[in-house]
Amino acid sequence: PSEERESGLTVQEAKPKLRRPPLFKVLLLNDDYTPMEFVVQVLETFFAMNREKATQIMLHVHTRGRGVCGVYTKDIAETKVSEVNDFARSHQHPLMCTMEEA
Ligand code: NFA
Repeated sequence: PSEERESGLTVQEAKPKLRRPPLFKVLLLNDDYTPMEFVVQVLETFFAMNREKATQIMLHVHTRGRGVCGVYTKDIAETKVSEVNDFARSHQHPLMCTMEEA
């Protein structure tokens, strides 16, 4: 922008170019084996949803095949995907979490 000086002259300063980072959707995929209650627990634990919202998203994934859990910058999305997949595997469930650019 510009700054008005005492001299009456205006100094033109560089306008900072602010660029929004690319965003990524984190998705859950349906499968035939992961218990519904486990999926609700995942959505509450890793995506800070209340039980009502978590149940709504779980049922969407169950009926539509996939669903968005949240939208994040790349690093945060990658961390969510790893945490959810590690958690599911540690409980021997096949639940799959993936990401794609929003
Ligand atoms: N389809 C799973 C079942 O019937 C539940 C589920 C929902 C799994 C959402 C994965 C994602 N037990």
